[in-house]
Amino acid sequence: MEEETLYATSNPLYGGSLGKNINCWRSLSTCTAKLQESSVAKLQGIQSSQRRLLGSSAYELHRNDSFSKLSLEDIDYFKKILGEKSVIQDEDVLSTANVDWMRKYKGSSQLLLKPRNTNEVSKILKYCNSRYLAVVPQGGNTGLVGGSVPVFDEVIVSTSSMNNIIGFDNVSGILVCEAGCILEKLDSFLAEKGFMMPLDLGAKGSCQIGGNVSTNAGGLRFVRYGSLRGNVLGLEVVLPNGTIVDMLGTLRKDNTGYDLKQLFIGSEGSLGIITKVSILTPLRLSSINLAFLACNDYLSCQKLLLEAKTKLGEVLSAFEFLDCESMELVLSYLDGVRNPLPPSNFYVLIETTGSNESHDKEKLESFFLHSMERGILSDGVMAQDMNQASSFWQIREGIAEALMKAGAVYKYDLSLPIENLYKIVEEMRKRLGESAKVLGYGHLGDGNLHLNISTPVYDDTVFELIEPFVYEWTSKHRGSISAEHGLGLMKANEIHYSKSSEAVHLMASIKGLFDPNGIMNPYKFLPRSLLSQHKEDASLHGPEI
Ligand code: FAD
Ligand code: 2HG
Ligand code: ZN
Repeated sequence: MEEETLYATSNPLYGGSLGKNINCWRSLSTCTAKLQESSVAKLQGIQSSQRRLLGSSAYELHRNDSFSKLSLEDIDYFKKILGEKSVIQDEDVLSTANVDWMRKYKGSSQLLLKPRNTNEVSKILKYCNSRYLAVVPQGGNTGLVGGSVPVFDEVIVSTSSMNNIIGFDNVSGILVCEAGCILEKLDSFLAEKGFMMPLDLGAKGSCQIGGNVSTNAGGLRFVRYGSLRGNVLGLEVVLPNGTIVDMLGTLRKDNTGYDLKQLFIGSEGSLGIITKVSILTPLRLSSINLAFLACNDYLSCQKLLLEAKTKLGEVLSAFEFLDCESMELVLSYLDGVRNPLPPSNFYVLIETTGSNESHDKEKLESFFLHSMERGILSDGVMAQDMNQASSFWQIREGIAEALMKAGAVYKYDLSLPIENLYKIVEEMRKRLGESAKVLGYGHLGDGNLHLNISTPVYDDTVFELIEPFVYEWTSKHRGSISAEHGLGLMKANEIHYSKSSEAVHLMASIKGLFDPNGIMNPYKFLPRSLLSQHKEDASLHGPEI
């Protein structure tokens, strides 16, 4: 197959027949300028360096030329091992798989593979590794840091056809399933058995358990059920050289050797592909209550959190907050959403989950009254039924969607000590003035702020006021630049704000050990300088496994 056929796209905005990897997310005029620039570059024969526009600012990213380009023989090989149907070159399917959920990051892969089992994944990776073909693992493609889509022409390996439940033990609550199972479907399966998934997030209808584990997703019930690092009991993974590593234990206690599965939890597809997951699931308790509350200021939100921990203790299952800017945006952009309370500066959602309806209600009501008396709460309402509860959740879970509809968004997912958590929102508002809307919301019970900055279109002047300020501020206040979304492409070069140089170098060595050719999700997760370095500098990585 000729290269031109492989890379041609029908949408002129994305390069058309002029170029291979032109990625335009700004105005048409900017894109046209880039296209002209590119065609000149092409005429001059300069194609190894591509200018990518990552929604906010122009980054000069270079395709790593040690990666091969896809050939006809490669496609034939994949068809031979997977069958025609699992080797996808259809432009419509590819254009969806090349773009992330926010429509901010875009690659130009010409091939999507959909293996149906671990052996097929193994054959794919073994071949890609031997051919130096770069790979991006893709689950539900709901990631928010540009990790799940190609940067250039990486082969997309989707786990969506690997969606079988392998087993469930209804005494221990241990579920074993394939990586492509959709989170919500797993939860529905468990509901019939009286159990539930220990994590819940707004993207549950699309995200897959393999993606959840690969990002170590947090979500709305983290405050109660904790991290996937604790709930995942075992994994099966395929290494870049095709080796299948069976770590699919189903034991709660196992102190034999290094806990290697932990390396894969949160590794964002940088070390291999997760193919199976074994996870501990909690009982689905019958008594669920949800309160939608209002606070006048952030200090009251903090006091309310302490009060909730004290008074609701073991039944507390979610403590989420949003500010009035977040509420306004949801009301403006999502149909059928209504604020159940009069306007306030802050709103808090508190969910309790227990086994005794009257006991739990009593606890919530006493918490509610006490907080009102102390002036911590200014108002509040309890959901009267499931419909009302889901309408309350829709406000909180709908913010990401409302932001997407509002135009451009600069998204930061910060862990911060609770007392300082909202200060960054206020400082950012001062910095940006009228040029942007600054929203603060998130998982307050876990010290996780979602700082989002919304502008009608991406604007470099705004971007330069945000970064690196936001990272420096977070680092100075002993926070983390990623609480739950991960690093992906967006923050690969920023990891040093949260990890020491020694730790980052050790990570690069681990990457080199598992993936000496660097084919797994390149350009992401770790600083690009170290990723290219580890190929050249043998001392940074050990022998191939
Ligand atoms: P993808 O987006 O497909 O991939 C994510 C990363 O994992 C990529 O780097 C990819 O290469 C890698 N990957 C995927 N599958 C595998 C695999 N099998 N093996 C190896 N690597 C793999 N996140 C939270 O933490 N908490 C939230 O509350 C939350 N809410 C969200 C709400 C909305 C509306 C949206 C759109 C996103 C939200 N997210 C949240 C982010 C996202 O949903 C999570 O990161 C989720 O875990 C990603 O799962 P996925 O299957 O979509 O993975
Ligand atoms: C959430 O908690 C998600 O709603 C998305 O993690 C956060 O949009 C965001 O910044
Ligand atoms: Zn979140």
